[in-house]
Amino acid sequence: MAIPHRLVEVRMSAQHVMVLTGAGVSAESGLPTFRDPLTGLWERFNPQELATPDAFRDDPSLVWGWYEWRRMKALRALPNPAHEAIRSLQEKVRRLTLVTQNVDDLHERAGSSPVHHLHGTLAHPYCSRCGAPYSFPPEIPEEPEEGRRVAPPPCAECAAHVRPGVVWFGESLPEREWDIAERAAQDCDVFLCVGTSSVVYPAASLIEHAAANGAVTIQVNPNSTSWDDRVSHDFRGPAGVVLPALVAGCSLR
Ligand code: BV8
Ligand code: ZN
Repeated sequence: MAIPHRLVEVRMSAQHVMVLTGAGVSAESGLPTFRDPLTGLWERFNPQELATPDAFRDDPSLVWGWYEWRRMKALRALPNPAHEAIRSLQEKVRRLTLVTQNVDDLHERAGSSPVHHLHGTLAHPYCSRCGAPYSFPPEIPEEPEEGRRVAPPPCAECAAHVRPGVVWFGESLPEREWDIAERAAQDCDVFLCVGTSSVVYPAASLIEHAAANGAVTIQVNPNSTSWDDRVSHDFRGPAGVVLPALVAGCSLR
């Protein structure tokens, strides 16, 4: 795809590159983003309303079914060139901190490590009452059809509902991951923001910290966000196309 506008050389001589990804980095792997209209039977639900403790309390099977559907899609998805490019960037720069809002494991499967998940992951559910961790059975179950309720498994310790290991709206972020992200945003000299609408806080405040600390800020997104006119470099295009070109370190003019 011809990238529609002049791109600039990204300083790969940076001391510390921070990368923040959102659902858009997994879009080319076939995973639905959070704010694109939900497809199929899920379209009558607003993810914002499903990703809350109240929704799970009121209808645990609906919410568990949604996460199981997403987990099955993530298990069947493959990392795309954007994930690969971020991994290879890590090998090119002195220091890279990768922070994601995503709950899939595509960065890990592309070979990135460590990956700091601000909003938890699909892989580590736990008991909604006693917190006991729950392990999924090894075999990959049938993909539940969209919109189907699936009863959450009972906790082996206390029989309460097991819940997804993600951070819902109104819940705090994992302290250690947030602390790492905040420090990196204060310290980095390049902040690369990929595939996020930058509307969910506190994750969306990270680019503000980076800009305030004088970092070169770069956005990669096929659509507009509120950061278009505020970032140092705004690349309008899919991450799977733009990132490999950027990371190749070439001057894209
Ligand atoms: C907190 C769960 C405080 C897992 C998610 C009232 C009470 C409490 C808090 C609040 C409140 N009101 C507001 C808040 C703050 C709230 C918030 O920010 N709300 C927003 C909506 C205004 N935040 C919270 O509640 C956070 N907690 O503040 O706690 C607190 C403090 C102390 C004590 C108690 C509480 C918790 C936030 C986490 C919420 N959980 N997910 C899951 O189900 O996934 S957030 C959800 O949005 C997703 O996880 C997602 O990661 C995140 C951000 O979305 P994006 O990743 O940006 O995805 P989106 O679809 O929006 O955009 C995709 C982008 O990709 C688009 O721009 C698109 O153009 C682009 N794209 C598409 N294709 C491509 C592409 N880009 C590149 N290439 C492509 N090919
Ligand atoms: Zn329990």
